[in-house]
Amino acid sequence: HNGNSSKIGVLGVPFNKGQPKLGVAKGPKVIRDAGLIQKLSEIHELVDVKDYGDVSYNINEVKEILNMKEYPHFASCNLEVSRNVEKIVKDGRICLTLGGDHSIAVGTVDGHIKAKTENICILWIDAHADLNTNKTSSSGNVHGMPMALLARELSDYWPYLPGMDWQKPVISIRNVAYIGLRSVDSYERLVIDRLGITAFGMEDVENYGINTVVKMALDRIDPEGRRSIHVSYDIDSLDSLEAPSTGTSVRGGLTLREGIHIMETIHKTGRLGAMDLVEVNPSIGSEKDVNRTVEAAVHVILAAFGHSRRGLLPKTSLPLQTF
Ligand code: NNH
Ligand code: MN
Ligand code: MN
Ligand code: MN
Repeated sequence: HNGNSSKIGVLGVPFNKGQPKLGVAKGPKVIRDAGLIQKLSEIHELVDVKDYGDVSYNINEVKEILNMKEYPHFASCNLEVSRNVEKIVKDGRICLTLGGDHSIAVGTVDGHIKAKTENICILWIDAHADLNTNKTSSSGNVHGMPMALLARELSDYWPYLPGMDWQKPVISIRNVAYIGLRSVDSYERLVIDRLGITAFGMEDVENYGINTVVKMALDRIDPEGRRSIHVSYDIDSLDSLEAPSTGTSVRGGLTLREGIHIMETIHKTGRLGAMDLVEVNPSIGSEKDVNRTVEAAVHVILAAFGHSRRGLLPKTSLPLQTF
């Protein structure tokens, strides 16, 4: 383990205004209620986990932006998210943010960038590319736009965004990779092709296998192995059978095994700096669906922080004849 890989800070962001389905605000609660904090602390004896609670914000009365629904809430909440993530990372912890919808990743990435003085890369695990601008989005839902807000190469495609001056689109799209894509809008496809964005869709998982896909992704976004890794994990990257309780599930996705494997690989780098787990919506589906989705989220998170499917040896060595 590297020095800080066992210090974790958990932050909840019960935000649902980046898309229309209200239940996603209960994501942090259901994930915590599944025993997340306890389970994290049981991964191994060196894990030190601190729960920073949920983000709350006061709404700044900024002007509405065309085709960005609930823009003032989005801008106000993300400022608080950024401040909290920056503080947690500066406290020397890997920041685990529980969403909430995916629009909160604007704040988590911004906070991570500010704490690590820009030296980060992003793995965006998602069925969707979240690369729309307010001009290309057909839904107006801001959770389909965070990656376009974060990328330096796309900054000229946005109007002036009041109340977002704190946000720095300093990440280069060359340091971003997607895994799991299978529902990409046509203008998103155009941007991916024009900018040569590293994007592994489900067909690449088929062709190469998940182990090779993660290695190739890391090699592209952090060739020297020196950056702090930000994983933005949308639960809808998993197949709808694995994670039914999410707002826009898409069939033909990652198995839970593949989803866990990604995070085991990231853990082994020792360079995970922050992780978002977003879009769990306990108001969608049956109780069984919700439990299944929350369990999947917990498995993926535990893998990120070093849980081993091989099991651990006992802490104290008993005489062998005991067995
Ligand atoms: N691309 C669509 C949009 O912009 C859907 C985005 N939905 C997501 N993204 N769940 O992860 O509205
Ligand atoms: Mn997403
Ligand atoms: Mn998605
Ligand atoms: Mn570990």
